[in-house]
Amino acid sequence: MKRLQLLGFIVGAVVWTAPIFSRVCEFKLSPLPYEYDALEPYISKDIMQLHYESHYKGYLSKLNALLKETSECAVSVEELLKRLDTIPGSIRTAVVNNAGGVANHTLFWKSMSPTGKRKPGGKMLRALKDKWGTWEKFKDEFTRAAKGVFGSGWVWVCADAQGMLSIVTTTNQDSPLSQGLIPLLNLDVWEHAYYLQYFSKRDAYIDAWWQVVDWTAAQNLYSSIGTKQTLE
Ligand code: MN3
Repeated sequence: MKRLQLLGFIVGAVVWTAPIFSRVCEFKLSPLPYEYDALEPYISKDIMQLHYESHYKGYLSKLNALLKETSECAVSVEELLKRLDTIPGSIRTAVVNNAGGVANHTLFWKSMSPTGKRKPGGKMLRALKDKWGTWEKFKDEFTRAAKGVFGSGWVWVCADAQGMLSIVTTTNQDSPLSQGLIPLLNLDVWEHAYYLQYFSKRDAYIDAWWQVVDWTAAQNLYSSIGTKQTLE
């Protein structure tokens, strides 16, 4: 075999096999990037432990059981949520709930930290100001949306493929990925996220959450819009 032919063969083999090898049929836990008590006094150790150990791990083990049952594999949990129409109808709702539960919490852990960037800067801050006028107006709008979610759900800052920002609310574990949006930052307003500490006072939890928000991951995701990384 000539060298050029050999090279063609190797490249062809890599291109052909790459999608198979990069698909995963059992997903792993994303570690919590800080200790359970790191967000105190704003979010208690008990809440973080219960949220991570029970709720988040529960979604992951149910998702993995579903994938095993149906031999469904994916490049990422996020990729599953982007192509729900290809998931068998018999398990689609369970995938929405459990893949959503995994992806939503994975972003939520990164949307907070004990010593994070409490306000974005650079390109992202400019985009927020373009859309909402001022940082304070954005914050008010996001807070109002979070307080207004009826029942269990989430509030998000998302971008579209052009980088246009929006505040989005979803119910249950639905993900904006399934609407073609790019999630950048989120806040969990399910009762399990605050009840142990704040009881029925969701407003107090949301106000406290602003003390532990971290925009680092959101800014990184925003910077990668339009690059290959977001084009899965
Ligand atoms: Mn939760």
